[in-house]
Amino acid sequence: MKYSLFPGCIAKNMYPSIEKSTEIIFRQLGIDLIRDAYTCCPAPGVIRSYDFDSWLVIAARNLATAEKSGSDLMAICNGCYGTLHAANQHLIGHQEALKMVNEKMSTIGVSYSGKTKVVHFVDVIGDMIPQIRENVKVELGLEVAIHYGCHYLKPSIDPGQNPEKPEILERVIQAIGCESVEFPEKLSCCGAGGGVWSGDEQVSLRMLEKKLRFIKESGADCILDVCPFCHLQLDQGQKRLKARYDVPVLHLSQLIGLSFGTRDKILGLHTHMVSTRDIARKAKKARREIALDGD
Ligand code: 9S8
Ligand code: 9S8
Ligand code: COM
Repeated sequence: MKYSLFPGCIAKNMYPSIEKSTEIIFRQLGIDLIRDAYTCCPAPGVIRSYDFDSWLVIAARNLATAEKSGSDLMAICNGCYGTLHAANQHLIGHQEALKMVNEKMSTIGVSYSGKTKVVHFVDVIGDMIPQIRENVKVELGLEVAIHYGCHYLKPSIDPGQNPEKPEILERVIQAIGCESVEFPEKLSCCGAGGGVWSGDEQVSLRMLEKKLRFIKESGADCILDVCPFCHLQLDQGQKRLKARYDVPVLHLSQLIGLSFGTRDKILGLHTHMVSTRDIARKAKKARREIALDGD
């Protein structure tokens, strides 16, 4: 299977460590990700609400890029997945929409016929649990607060999981030797999406803080996300609050990378706003115990 990595704007511009960590773990799993030139997806909760057709054309251009490359398009962000999967299904089911986007794109010499398959990296990882297990070098034994994020749990179409009782991340966490902790509001929004982050900071932070309080009470060692926008809110948003919570935040590609024995600095953990020092120390100690590297 060939996957073309769709990084999205936030990983690309604010957390390049997420993009890099994804490449690292897939390489370790024996999959070299294809790199194609993409634009913004564009964001489902923002651009689609303003102008459906513009949203569709921009998404179609990205879908056409993957089609030309002959790869499945793999998103590492819930919002990117939400847009690209929904736009793709819309285009496949509506000939007149496909005609409209192709007319617009003809001015830049691009066309799309509807062949691209869009996948979320969590679903790819979820199908590789045995290979994940084989590659685990250090069992971190962390207690992890899983944050799924809305556009993965409840996309406009085809939710892959039971949105009220998802299990896929719990299975992945278990496969790498960590434990998922339960807490109220586990499945609720981080408060960033749908334009809330830029539209009303106070509302956005209130939603974040409600969730963080429960996470802190659960005693989790870290928060796990699968979306750079959630990651931005959970990490940088945490620093905008008056109260201090200090719960480190890791994207799934980073947590898997640590378990596969990659050093924290290579995975960019030191670039986060909330200190990841305790996690990094634990991982270092575990690597030392098995003499994985000399650090
Ligand atoms: S691209 Fe532009 S703004 Fe963003 S990161 Fe995810 S959603 Fe798609
Ligand atoms: S949760 Fe609600 S809308 Fe979303 S997917 Fe990512 S950002 Fe956080
Ligand atoms: C969230 C994307 S990941 S959006 O802000 O809802 O479009």
